[in-house]
Amino acid sequence: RKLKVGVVGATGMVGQTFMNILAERDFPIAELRPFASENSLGKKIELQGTAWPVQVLKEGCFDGLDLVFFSSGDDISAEWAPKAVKAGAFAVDNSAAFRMDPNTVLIVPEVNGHLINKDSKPQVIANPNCSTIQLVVALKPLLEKFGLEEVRVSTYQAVSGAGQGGHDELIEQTSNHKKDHTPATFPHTILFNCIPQIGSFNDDGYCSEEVKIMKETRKILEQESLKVSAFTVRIPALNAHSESVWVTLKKEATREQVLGALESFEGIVLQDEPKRSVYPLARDVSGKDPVYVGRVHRDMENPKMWLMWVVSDNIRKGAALNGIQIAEKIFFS
Ligand code: 11C
Repeated sequence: RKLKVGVVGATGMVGQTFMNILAERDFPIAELRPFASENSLGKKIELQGTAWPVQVLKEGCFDGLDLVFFSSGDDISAEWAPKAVKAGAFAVDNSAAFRMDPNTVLIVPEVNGHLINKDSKPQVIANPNCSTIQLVVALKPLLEKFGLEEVRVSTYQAVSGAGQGGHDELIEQTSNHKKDHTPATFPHTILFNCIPQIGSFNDDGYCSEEVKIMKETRKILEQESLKVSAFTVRIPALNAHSESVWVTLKKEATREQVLGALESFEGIVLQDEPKRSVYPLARDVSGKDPVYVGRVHRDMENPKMWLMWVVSDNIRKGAALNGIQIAEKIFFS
């Protein structure tokens, strides 16, 4: 079956990657309706040999579509995703607008894809935050085999997480590295720096990216009382987020058992030969689909606590690819 697919935010970084992945996977497209702002009117998006004209959102614009992928921010999703569903389409939403809504499923297919079944009616399906997705993929096999007691994560997030503007800001600052810079996308100069803020702060001292990771992880793993603490940092990597994770298991396990659980899980690639300096690196992982895990070792004090390094392409598995895998689960599983 070929699908009629809308993409809202088609000209952004995630939208463009969405098109690339549709092409790579030979996704069966009967019609593509790319949506963007008025500035992009007149442009065409090329996919599978056809050029599809960019449109703007207007009443009735989703009529006849099977699936609409949203990647244009919370406000646009909040207003337009329910309209797509009303028009009979599944809305796969990459924004935070519906993620914590108790009536909306929040899906990483290899982790909780069972929540989508063949008889699902058109609905909004939320795509998690990028740094959450790679974390839950790495945690799920450990949860299944050994149980989870507590998770702590510190992130090292690439500038592409802030979109094209973030990417361009780092490139521009790098090209002019001796000059002073006026940051626009980030709260401080990102070049030669690490910024311990992603999003805005709440009164408890957490920034919004940290709150997303903590809440979304519990929801996706269906572990409402799991202790999760996150500390998120923007670093001058162009693409792919890295995370150091401390995970306390319910049961004691050997290193072979932990590595075996990780390695046999769909979507994980293990790169763990630290003495040869082999571990996942953002530069290598950028452009790849899996979640890469390395530096897996036991805590010196607590035999049930394990440390690991988790790296994944935040635009691919962290956004566009996960959305397409959700669509494949809805329509082709
Ligand atoms: C970042 N994780 O790296 C953010 C971008 O809720 O989908 C994605 C924000 C989100 O800046």
